[in-house]
Amino acid sequence: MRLDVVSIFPDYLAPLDLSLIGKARREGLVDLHVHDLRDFTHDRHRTVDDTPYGGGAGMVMRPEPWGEALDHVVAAGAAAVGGGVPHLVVPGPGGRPFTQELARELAQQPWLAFACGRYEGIDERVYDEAREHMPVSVLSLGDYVLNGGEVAVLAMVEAIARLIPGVIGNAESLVEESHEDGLLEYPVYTKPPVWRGRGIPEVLLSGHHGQIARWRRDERLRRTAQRRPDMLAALDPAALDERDRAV
Ligand code: 6GU
Repeated sequence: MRLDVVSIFPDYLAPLDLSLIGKARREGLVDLHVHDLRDFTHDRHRTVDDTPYGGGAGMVMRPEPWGEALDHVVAAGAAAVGGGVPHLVVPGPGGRPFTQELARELAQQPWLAFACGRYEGIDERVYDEAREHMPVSVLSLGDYVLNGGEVAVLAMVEAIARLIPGVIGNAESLVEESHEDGLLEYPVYTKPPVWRGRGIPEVLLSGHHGQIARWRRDERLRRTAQRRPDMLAALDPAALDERDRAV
C-alpha cells in the first residue's frame, strides 16, 4: 500500500518509522511518503495561512499550497503505483467517525493520501477541487478537538496498516479484538499466578476449554454492557444466544 501524508509538521509523523509499521515499511508492505506543505509555497516566508473571509477567529489554510501539494502527490504516486488516484483522507473533528469498519475498507485500497490541516481548517475549495479528481473522506477520531490532523493520521495509519496481510505476524490476534464483532475484549492474565495477593479466575486454570470460552464471552458481554451500552444496543439480537441474554 502506498501512503502519502502532507503536513506542515512532517517530523510529527516520525513515529511511523517505529515498531510494526516501521517494520512493514522496511519489508516493502507499506510505502510511506511524508511531504512538507511549505515546500509548495513560493513566498519568502513560506506562508500557508491567511485570515478568514467573513471575519472570525483564527487563520485558514490557503488553497494554493494545498493544490500544488496534492497535484504533486497524485503525479509522484501514480508513477509509483502504476496509475490511478489516491483515496484522500482529511482528518478533522468535523468529519464522519473513523471506525474499525472504515479501517478495514481503507486497508483494501492500494493508495491513500492524508491531508493534515491546522488552524481553523483548509479553504473549502481545496475539498471541492479534490473531489473532482479522487474520492475524499473527512474523518474524525472522536468528539474532542486536536490541534491538527497529524496525531489523527498516526492513529488512522496504525489502525489501517495493521490490517494489511503480513503486517501482523499472528493473524489470529486480529480476530478476537474489540470492535471486530461488536463486543469489547475479555480480561487477560499471565504469570505469576498470585501477584500482590491477587489470584486469577479459577476457570482459566481448569484446562476446560468450553468453560473458558463461556467465561470469556460472559466477561465480554458484561464489559460491553458496563462501558459501551451503545455497542450492546447496536448488536444484532440473532448474534446472542440464550446464555448471553442471561448475563
Ligand atoms: Cl481527525 N482532527 C482534529 N484536528 N481533531 C480531532 C480529530 C481529527 N478527531 C477528533 N478530534
